[in-house]
Amino acid sequence: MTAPIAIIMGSQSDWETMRHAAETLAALGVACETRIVSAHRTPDRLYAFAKGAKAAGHKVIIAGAGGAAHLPGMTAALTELPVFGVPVESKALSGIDSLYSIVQMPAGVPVGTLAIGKAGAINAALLAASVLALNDPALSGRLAAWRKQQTDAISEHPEGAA
Ligand code: RP5
Repeated sequence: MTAPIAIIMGSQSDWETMRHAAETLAALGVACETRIVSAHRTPDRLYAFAKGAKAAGHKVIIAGAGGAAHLPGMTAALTELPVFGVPVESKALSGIDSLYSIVQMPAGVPVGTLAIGKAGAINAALLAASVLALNDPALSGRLAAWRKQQTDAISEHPEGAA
């Protein structure tokens, strides 16, 4: 069975960031498929994946890329599935280039753009899970439990304070 969520990334080097999305989904019991799809280096793979993603059974796509990060936008151009973009932190410009490449889409082709790096990867997974949870009460319950655990882990006073 096809996983409801596909996590794609432009390079092996993006995995260190995007693994946080995969790990967050695993913690929520949501299956995902991961693959390297580069807008620039494997354009035919991108076209085939994005064109076939909906028919394949995916519900949401998380796309991470860095630098001239065209992967999320091109994917969104080729599918009606929701696409969440994660700007990967680049060496030269600290991910500002990735963020600007992903966030400033022309009207009509949306990419839900997250924060740069690990926080964005985790939040992309949570958003994707929230979309699935609209039609999955059990997942909705797991998301609520995940939130509660997060809340319970925050102490009221800073450690080390007098
Ligand atoms: C982008 O170029 C990838 O998404 C990656 O973030 C960046 C650098 O790729 P590598 O040179 O590390 O393969 O396409």
